[in-house]
Amino acid sequence: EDGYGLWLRYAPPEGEAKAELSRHPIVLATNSQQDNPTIAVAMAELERGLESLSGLDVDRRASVPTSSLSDVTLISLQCDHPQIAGGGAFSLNSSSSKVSILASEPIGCLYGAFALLRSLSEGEPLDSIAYSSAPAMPLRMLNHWDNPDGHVERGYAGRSIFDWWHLPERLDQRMIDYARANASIGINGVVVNNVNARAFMLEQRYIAKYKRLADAWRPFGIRLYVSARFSAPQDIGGLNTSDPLDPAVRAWWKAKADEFYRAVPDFGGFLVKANSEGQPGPQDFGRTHADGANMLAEAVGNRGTVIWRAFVYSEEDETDRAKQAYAEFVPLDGQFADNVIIQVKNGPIDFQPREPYHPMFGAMPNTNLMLEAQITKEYLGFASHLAFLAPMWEEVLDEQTGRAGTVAEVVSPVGMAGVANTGSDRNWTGSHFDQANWYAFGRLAWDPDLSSEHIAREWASQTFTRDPQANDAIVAMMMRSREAVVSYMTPLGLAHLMDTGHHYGPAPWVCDLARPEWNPCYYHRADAEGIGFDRTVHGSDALSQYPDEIAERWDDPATIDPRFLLWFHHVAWDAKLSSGETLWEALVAEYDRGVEEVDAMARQWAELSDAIDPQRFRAVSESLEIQCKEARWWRDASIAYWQSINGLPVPNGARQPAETIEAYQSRSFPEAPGQ
Ligand code: BDP
Repeated sequence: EDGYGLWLRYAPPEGEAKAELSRHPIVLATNSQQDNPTIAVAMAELERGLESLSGLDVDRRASVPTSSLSDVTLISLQCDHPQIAGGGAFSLNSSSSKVSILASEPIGCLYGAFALLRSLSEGEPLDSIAYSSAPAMPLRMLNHWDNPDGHVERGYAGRSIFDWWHLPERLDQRMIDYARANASIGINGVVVNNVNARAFMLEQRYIAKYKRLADAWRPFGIRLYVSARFSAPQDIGGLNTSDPLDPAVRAWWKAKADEFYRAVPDFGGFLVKANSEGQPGPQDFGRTHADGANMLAEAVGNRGTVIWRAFVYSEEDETDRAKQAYAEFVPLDGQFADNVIIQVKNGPIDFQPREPYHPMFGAMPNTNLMLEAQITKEYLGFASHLAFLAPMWEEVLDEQTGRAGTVAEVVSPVGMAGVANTGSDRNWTGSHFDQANWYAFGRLAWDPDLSSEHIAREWASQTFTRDPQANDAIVAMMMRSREAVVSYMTPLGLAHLMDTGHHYGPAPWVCDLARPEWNPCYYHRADAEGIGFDRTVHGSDALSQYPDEIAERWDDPATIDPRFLLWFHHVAWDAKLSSGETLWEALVAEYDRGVEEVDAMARQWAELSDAIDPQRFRAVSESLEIQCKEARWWRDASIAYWQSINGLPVPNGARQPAETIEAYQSRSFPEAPGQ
């Protein structure tokens, strides 16, 4: 059990469930075209899964037997059923050992096949399987921040899974296993390269590589997308401008898009990071984001989509980084072409352990908005700390944005993108539990109404064990894990206190970097009186970007959700909170809670030694040991630093940090991965 099989292990059930599945010979049949590549993949997956789950050889038939077979378990596929919706929808029906998967198109059959195998893997009895499902969002995509040289920006699972060096001739088996895993959770789009893009990845020799990948992924319902560097007309096209209104530039992109579509007829389109963190963009030529996006949208035409990122903040505007994306984009509402999607991070800063939802959601009713989440844990302890992220995404999806409804309602007509956490590590994601974040992302993009706990349970029973007690314990660990990280890293609405560059470990003291908003001190604003970023009308007024009813509630430290307190308010150390504690007492208590929660997770895991295979048991135990140690490091370094500013003793009963502030400040580890 090295983790390579992900949640697709199809481990044979035990006891009753095993007896049921192995009782009769299994016949797998379809009347649909077996030569359709997607149906072929669905049949192969069912054969593989059913054989593994039942321990029997599956009898595969070229047509569904007309006379009823007795004493046989019949699994049949119908992939042209007129009454089922398109877009990947399917229906599973069962009675007396006959299970049918119905869909109106092959991809629905593939999703239905995976859903059936999931139910069986979870130990559901055959005859109780009755389930229809359709994806809530049309676009469910992964964004890889993989560079052409194999390095993954913010990647903690080894090198990139994409072997550009040997493509197109060599196609690694991992590319197929990757597509299978994605299809099993409904992911249907993949951006294969970093948003900090290299222009040469648009050259013809790369298009040949994309073609090989796209051909391999097509049967799994996955469309390939590419991150495009906005200055490519100059970088590789020999033009002296990339001005989006220049006819020669427009013609260059049109010809480039045509080249892509000749090789890859279902090419998804381009993802663009423009005028952000040094990337080129339309503003370099005095044009707007809409001018840039629409120029590319015209080149792509009705063949695909342009996904334009809203992650922007500029050096010139020093008032509040949290306000900048809204300020730049909201005035452009209604100006973007129909095939442009604006991709917005879940919160207004940058993938912090907790952020309030991004105020752009709900504020651009005439624009296609898509949610961007980060599956890789850049700010949550890399792959070393256990943090199940579904609760974080659920939190933002459920947030009410005012008239436009919840964030889930705003983005459902468009989609969700997740920054991938995959790498060439044998277990794909650097740690076993990080597989759950990939899994949960796909499941939530398919159905944002699923609860985190439901997803955790599904994942744990397929990945680790169906034993109910062990499963309960694993789910409990997962469900407390992200909140634990928030508590020991950035409690009560603090943010961006991670060390410079690699973003691992605490460094709230950093205050000397060239741009103000690169510094942790910019975010916490701690001084002798208090701590927190005043974003009310007395401060940066970022609150005014939220709908009135939310802004009113958050404007008052007494009524704001305490989880966002210091995000919006500068609060005196000795201010009394509604809990009766002072802010300082509450803060220290939060750090302690974080440490206790990680200790509790480690204890829960330690009790599972009999329920989990030794290889994965040991790997997780070792990671938890790191996390227990580093949760204390976060707590102690943070408290020591706040004390150096407020001069306060630790509250009664609390433990004094183990080392001096100087000792914490002197730590460095240039070997941290993923930068
Ligand atoms: C930040 C990362 C940086 C990315 C950037 C982005 O630190 O590596 O390039 O986001 O999303 O979180 O573009």
